[in-house]
Order: sequence, then C-alpha cells, then structure tokens
Amino acid sequence: MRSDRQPTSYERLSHPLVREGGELRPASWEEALDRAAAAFTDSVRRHGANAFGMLSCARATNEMNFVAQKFTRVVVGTNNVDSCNRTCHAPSVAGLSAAFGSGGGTSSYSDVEDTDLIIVWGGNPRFAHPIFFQHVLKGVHKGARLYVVDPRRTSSAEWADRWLGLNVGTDIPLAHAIGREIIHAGLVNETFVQRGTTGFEEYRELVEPWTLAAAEAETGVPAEAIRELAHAYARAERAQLSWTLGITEHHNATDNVRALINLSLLTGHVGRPGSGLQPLRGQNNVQGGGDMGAIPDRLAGFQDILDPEVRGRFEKAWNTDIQPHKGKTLTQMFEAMDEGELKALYVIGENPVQSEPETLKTTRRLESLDHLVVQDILLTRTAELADIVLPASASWCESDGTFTNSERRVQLVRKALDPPPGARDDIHIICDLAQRMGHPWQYPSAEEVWDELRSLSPIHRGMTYARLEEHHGIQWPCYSEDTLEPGYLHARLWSADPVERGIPAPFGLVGHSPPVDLLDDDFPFRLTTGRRLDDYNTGVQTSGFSSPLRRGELLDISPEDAELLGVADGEIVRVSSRRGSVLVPASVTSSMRAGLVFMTFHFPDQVDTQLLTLDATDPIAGTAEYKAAAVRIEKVAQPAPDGEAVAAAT
Ligand SMILES: Nc1nc2c(c(=O)[nH]1)N[C@H]1C(S)=C(S)[C@@H](COP(=O)(O)OP(=O)(O)OC[C@H]3O[C@@H](n4cnc5c(=O)[nH]c(N)nc54)[C@H](O)[C@@H]3O)O[C@H]1N2
Ligand SMILES: Nc1nc2c(c(=O)[nH]1)N[C@H]1C(S)=C(S)[C@@H](COP(=O)(O)OP(=O)(O)OC[C@H]3O[C@@H](n4cnc5c(=O)[nH]c(N)nc54)[C@H](O)[C@@H]3O)O[C@H]1N2
Ligand SMILES: [Mo]
Repeated sequence: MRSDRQPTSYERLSHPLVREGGELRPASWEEALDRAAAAFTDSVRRHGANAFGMLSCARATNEMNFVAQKFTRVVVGTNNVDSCNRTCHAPSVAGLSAAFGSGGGTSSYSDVEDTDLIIVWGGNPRFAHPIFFQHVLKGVHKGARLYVVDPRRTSSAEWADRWLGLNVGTDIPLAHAIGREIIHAGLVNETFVQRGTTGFEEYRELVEPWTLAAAEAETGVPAEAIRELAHAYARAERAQLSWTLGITEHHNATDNVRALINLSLLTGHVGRPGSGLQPLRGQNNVQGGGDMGAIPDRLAGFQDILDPEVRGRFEKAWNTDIQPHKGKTLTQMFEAMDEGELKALYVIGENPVQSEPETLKTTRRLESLDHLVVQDILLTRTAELADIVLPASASWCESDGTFTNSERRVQLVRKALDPPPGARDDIHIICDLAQRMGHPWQYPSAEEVWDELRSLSPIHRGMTYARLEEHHGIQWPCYSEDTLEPGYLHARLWSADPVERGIPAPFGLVGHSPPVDLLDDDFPFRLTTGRRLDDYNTGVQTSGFSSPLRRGELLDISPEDAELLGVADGEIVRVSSRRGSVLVPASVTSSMRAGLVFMTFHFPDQVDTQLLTLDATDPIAGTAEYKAAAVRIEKVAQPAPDGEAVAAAT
C-alpha cells in the first residue's frame, strides 16, 4: 500500500516556460523575460502598483532578498513584498518587537551550552533544528535541565528531564499559571521587573485566576508539573526559553509569544549571558529575508517603513519615492485576490499551492490573477499554474552570498556547483526584469549588493565580506568595522541608569483564546500538523531522493484511540475536517495522547493535508492556525493482499 504512495520526483527546471493555449511550453530567456516585464508593466499601468505582489524566497541569500524587495519598492513602486516568514515566525517578530523594539532572538547558540535550564516550548528541534539541538545536548551534558512543552511526546521530549504534554492551543493558560506561581512563591526578580519592565501590576491581576488547578483543567498538564517548571525556571541562575511553531501557528500566535516573553521579564532571564529567548527560525534564511526588508512593514535592517527619516535615506539612495505605509502581508495578498485587488504576483521560491491552508481556496485565488510569474528551481504545483516560469539556480550551493541564522549570525557562502545549463542566478533574473522595466541595474557580484545594504542598514554596517570570512560569521548588530557586539541582546534593560536603559519592556496583557475550529461530536479529534526528520516542507526539495526512511504521509494516533476505532497500525483511515477529507494510513504510536492526531504536509501530491487545515489567521502577524484543526476519523474498506477491497469490520 505504501509503495504507490511514494512521493513524486520533481525535475530541475532547465529552461523558461510560457503559457500558450492553456499549456506551458518551453521558451527562450528573451521571450520569457520580455513577457514577464510586459505583464508587470501593463498591470501597474492598468491597476496601479499596489495590485502587484512579490513573494520572496526565504531559502535564498540575503543579497537576493535585498534585490527582490528593492525591485518591488523601486521598479514596481509598492511595499507588497513578503515571504513564508508569514507562515511561521512573523508572530515571534511581532511579539519580540512589541516587548523589546527588535524582532530577533535575544541570545546565541553558545548561551544554550552554558546555561542551567532550557525550555523547548512548542518545537521539536531534534527533527526540525538538529544543529541547535546539538547545542542543547551539549548544555544538558554540562548539567542543564531540559523541559519540553508539547502536546506530543516528541523525539526531543525523549531527551528531556520532564515533558509537559499540554492540550493544543492552551499555551497561554499554562504560561499564565507558571507566572502566577512564580509571583505567589516570591520568586519574581524584583530588580529586573523594576528597572526593565512596565505593567507588572496589571500582569499580576491578569494571571491571578490561573491557579494551578484551573490551569491543569484547561491544559491537561498536572498541577505538580506546572509548579515544578515555574520553580525551576525562576530559581535557575541562567535559563533559556526557546519556542517554534507550536506557539506561532495559531490564530492568537502573537499573544502566545507575548505570554512566553512575560515569563522572561518576570524572572530576568533576558539580557544576560546564558539567559534569553530563542524563536528558532524555519527556513535557512527566513531571518535574513526579513532583515533585508523582504517584508511589507520594514526596510532593510529592521527599519520602520513608517518613519519618514528612515524612508528618506532609502529614497535618496535609490532616487525614488517609497510609499509611506505598510504593504500587504502574504495573507493579505491572498485575501486581496478574492476582491480582485491583487492582479499580478511574482513568486520567487515559494510553493503556496501546497503550503497555504485550504488548497482549493489557494488554487482558486491564484487562478484569478491576470499574471502569475514563478521563479523556482523545480516545476512545483504553483509553477504549473503560472503564466511564465523562470528557472533559477539554487542559492545555497550555486551562488555566492550570505545567510543569517536564528542567532542573527551572518555567514558567507561560496558557489560550489554550477546550476543546470539554462538556469540563471535569482539576482541576475531580477536585474534582467528591472532592465526591461526602465531600471538599468547591474550587480556583477553579490558583494556589491551587500555593500549597498551595509550603507543603508546600521546593524549590518560593520560586516564586510572580509570580516565575515575572518570571523566565520558575525552576529547583528555590528555597527562599525572595528567592533563586535556581545552575542546576547537587551543588556541595557538591566542598567541602573534610566537613560542607558531606554524604553522598558512592557508585560503583554494577553488572554486565553481556544482554537477556532471547535471540537464536537462530528469532529471530535484535534489534528495538529508539523514535520518529520527526513522530509522538508511541501516535499518538493526532498522529492528527489528515495529512502526507506521516507514512509509517505501517516496519521499518528494514540493506541487508546486506535483501539476504540478498531484501527490497526498501517490501516487506511479517512480523516475529514469541516473543509475536506483525505485517506491516509494510520500509525499507532504512544507518542500521541488520546484525542490528538498528527500529520505532516510533506507529501501533498499523495495526501493533501491542506484540504483539512483552515485559514483562521493571527490578526497581528497573519499566520494561519495550522496547528489546530478539528477532524473525524473513520476506518474505511481495506485493500486485501490480492488488491480486492474488503469490507471494514467495525
Ligand atoms: N526535517 C525538517 N526540518 C525542518 C523543516 C522540515 O520541513 N523538515 N522545516 C523548517 C521550517 S520552515 C520550520 S518553520 C521549522 C519548524 O520547526 P518546529 O516548529 O519545531 O516544527 P513542527 O513540527 O512544525 O512543530 C513543532 C511542534 O509544535 C507542537 N505543537 C502543536 N500544537 C501545539 C500547541 O498548541 N502548543 C505547543 N506548545 N506545541 C504545539 C507539535 O506537536 C510539534 O512537535 O522547521 C524547519 N526545519
Ligand atoms: N499544514 C501545515 N502547513 C504549513 C506548515 C505547517 O506546519 N503545517 N508550515 C508552514 C511553514 S513554517 C512554512 S515556512 C511554509 C513553507 O512553504 P513554502 O515555502 O511554500 O514551501 P517549500 O516546500 O519550502 O517551498 C520552497 C520552494 O523554494 C524553491 N527554492 C529552493 N531554493 C531556491 C532558490 O535558491 N531560488 C529559488 N528561486 N527557489 C528556490 C523550492 O524548489 C520550493 O519550490 O509552509 C507552511 N505550511
Ligand atoms: Mo517555516
């Protein structure tokens, strides 16, 4: 049964494609670029610049992202540029900025090795961030205690001193109960709260109803375990709190992030060596893409697009006017397609047909566009809908440039392989289009792009290529060519001098809001979605290798539920949500708690998980609630060994 569910293998694109008579056919670069430039120019003339949108590639270099957002702002003249940061860590950026004024993680990987306690909250780094997890394990070997907060007993949880298995979407009650316990036990770090924060009194009142018993009832975590974590975190000399999508892929994700940040404010576990907050970013360069300004509300260097002084500097350098308001997020671009307000989309290295929730809606929206141009290394399902497909080189091995990781470290990469004949570097392609649209851009080397960025972004100013090479990467901020800053942020909040301290960090006054897709008799199971070690996102990049480890899509289900449903390991079940249904083999595993099931989105050509997910989104960050759908599970007729279907015994 599983063999015919083997994932599709995608071929590298080696020449441009254009649509003619409903079909994509091979075309020369000249023809494809002429058509794409004419389409964008025509769209701007007819519908204005704000009917254009760009999705920039979080897998590609900083330099490519800088040029992509510059194309959007200068050549087209809109701020509608975004990337898959929207689908993962935009809430972390929003939450951290609201608290500290900047959206990056506050500490370094080395801080995780030299600390006393590590909390991994809503993340499975053993699978999704194995390099970070190596640092965690080094910390553990040196004596740090490890706590994992996750509805599933993940392979990361296997390494933990304690696993807190909470109900999906109950992170705020859990965090508030931890906060309340810290306050009641007299474990608040008074010095830090006084110097570095505002709003403590309101926070104290807010968390007061979340007694250990109330939190146990809502979260499913035993009161004693909540108490233990509260005391361990507050008493630790140094402590790291790291989170990922279990926190951010919810309709109230920014609130979730604020609730976790509150715990660091209460205990002073921020702004010191070994103490900090680490959202682990998803794609290899999603941190860098945002830092380069490939987001609708910030210019390069995380500078506010609403600030006239900031805009003025970029306008002068680029000899253009920049619109004085935020552009559309990825989420808003898709919504604008419904209204006919977005007419042209330029997608560089994203596969939204299979990564956005509710596949049918996404496809309908993309089909409504006048012009869809896709620039990718592979012919994805999104590229199949395009009018023009432009074959790119793969940034991580076929280009020069820099990447920025989750600890804000900018690292150089050098071209190791030649792209297939016929493919072109992403920057080269964007410049080819810009030239056709009246902007004679030339960037003969990635370093020239980088030097332009350095001239505009204070936090990158001191990072020349030579220094990046010499220091094996440099963390931002790096304000000048002869200094290096400490690897952790916000030490200022500890200062006794109010001027040096600057703006204090406010407690986030956020309330609990359960998942949007409610459980009831028809849809009694909570489906959460995420990742496995051996596959990557929508599967296109991992489609090229076959391994016995790649088992195709599975529905992880607890032994108790499997028994109730009469489903054996490997049997096919129908999983239905209020939006659609799929057939998938069950995998009975004790890592799941009763009532909870899990799927990935790695095999959408075989089992389209996005038919089940819903696009309830966080109002601040625009991220969808991929982590909480309500589903029904039914046993279906099973194929007999000879291929005949046999009636299911129920
Ligand atoms: N092997 C591999 N590595 C990857 C990727 C990949 O596809 N494959 N993708 C990359 C990308 S783009 C990203 S963004 C990262 C994502 O990295 P992670 O966020 O670590 O990965 P996920 O598996 O999506 O989700 C993490 C955990 O959230 C838990 N969770 C679900 N709901 C809740 C909840 O309500 N509360 C809490 N506390 N936890 C919950 C899930 O059980 C899951 O274990 O991984 C990156 N690394
Ligand atoms: N159900 C569910 N859905 C989810 C999630 C979930 O947890 N559950 N997670 C969400 C998250 S966190 C993310 S980040 C998104 C990911 O969503 P996407 O970013 O849409 O998915 P990927 O499969 O990572 O697609 C990456 C594309 O980039 C192309 N590419 C790679 N390198 C290059 C390059 O150098 N240049 C160019 N031009 N193209 C390149 C690849 O060929 C591929 O088509 O999915 C989201 N969707
Ligand atoms: Mo992601």
